[in-house]
Amino acid sequence: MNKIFLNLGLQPLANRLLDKKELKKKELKLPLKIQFNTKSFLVSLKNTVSSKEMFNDKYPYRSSSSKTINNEYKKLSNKIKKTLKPKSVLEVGSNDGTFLKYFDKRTTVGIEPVKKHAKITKKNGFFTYDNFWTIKLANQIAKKYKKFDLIFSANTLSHIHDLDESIKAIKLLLNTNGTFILEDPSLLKIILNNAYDQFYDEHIYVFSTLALKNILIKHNLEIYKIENLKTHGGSNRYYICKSGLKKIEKSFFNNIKNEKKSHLHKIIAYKNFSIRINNSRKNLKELLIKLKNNNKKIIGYGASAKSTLIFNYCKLTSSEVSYFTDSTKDKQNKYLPGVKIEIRKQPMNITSDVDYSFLGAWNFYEEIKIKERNFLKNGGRFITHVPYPRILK
Ligand code: DWN
Repeated sequence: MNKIFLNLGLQPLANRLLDKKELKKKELKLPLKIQFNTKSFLVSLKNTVSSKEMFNDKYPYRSSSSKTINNEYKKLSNKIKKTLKPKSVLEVGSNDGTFLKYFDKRTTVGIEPVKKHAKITKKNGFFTYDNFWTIKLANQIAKKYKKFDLIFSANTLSHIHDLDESIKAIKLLLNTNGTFILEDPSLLKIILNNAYDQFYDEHIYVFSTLALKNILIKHNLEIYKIENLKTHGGSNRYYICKSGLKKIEKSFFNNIKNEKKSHLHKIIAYKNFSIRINNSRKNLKELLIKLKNNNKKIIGYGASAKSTLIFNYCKLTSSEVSYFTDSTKDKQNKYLPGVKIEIRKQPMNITSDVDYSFLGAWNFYEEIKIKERNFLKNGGRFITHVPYPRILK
């Protein structure tokens, strides 16, 4: 049974940035309610929009847009080559090739429905299918290639409506001894960090180990190892194989234990989260309004999908945050959906007229604070809402 525990209001598509000429047009919006399934423990969106609405050539997110992610994938690819030694690799959701590029072009295949992103990996010599991930596509690939030793998918399966079909399609192309690596935001971290901004149209599912285990069992697959990552504010990297193939490592049991300790298998954990999120909204709004009343200039740093969610949920506008800056070319000179705040090109450094910078990309704070050390040295300060709204010292 699905129980709704959080209502994030009417939300625009988080990455459907607006051109100047679209500012007066009506935007597509969906009532964003988050639900918990009391049987499978799966957390998902109550309402969704079609994949085509979300992932088309207007989709601006590039996985290569931060040093942190680039470094992480470089490290991971080296580790995979040493330990799993795959002879063939398939990536579901290859974006602009940030992970793919470390593997052999002759034996690596990408899947990326955003055509302009797929074009990049194609240009770099990787065979890329610019289609959505379905059984039909997997069958088509099976005719051309043998099965794959490694299937990798980061921040993608959570974005696809039919989870069972996605997993069936993965299984169809996975070698008997193959490994499927799945990476997605950790529900436990989201709950502990009050990071409600991970719930938006694209994140149809937010996985816990508890839920994923229940889903995979139906497909005769199991998790044998988990790495807890810092990326995207806390993600899990699940190593998955056909059931009974490998010894289940301690990390799996530890994750289950930690999730149960935080009651992720009970509705009460989610109800309490919802109360904290309501307070978080109130406190963030109060903090920004107070600073504004003291004539402080506040901007947003990183026009992430998460920023769209926060600003629409908290009803924050350019009265509080003058504009956003972002390093992604496709986001510049556009406007944040719903609240219509301008997104400017990110200058080398935050300009000296800015007093506070709201961290839209709070998950990259370690990287950002090094880049913006002069801003901090000159008295500028960052603001975040995780785990609670505050000015960072
Ligand atoms: O799952 C998803 C994740 C992986 O990426 C997608 N649904 C969409 C996207 O979510 P997001 O937009 O919240 O992701 P990021 O990576 O947290 O976005 C950070 C934004 O900040 C990017 O637009 C790049 C920008 N940025 C910047 O302007 N200056 C980032 C850094 C590190 C910087 O120095």
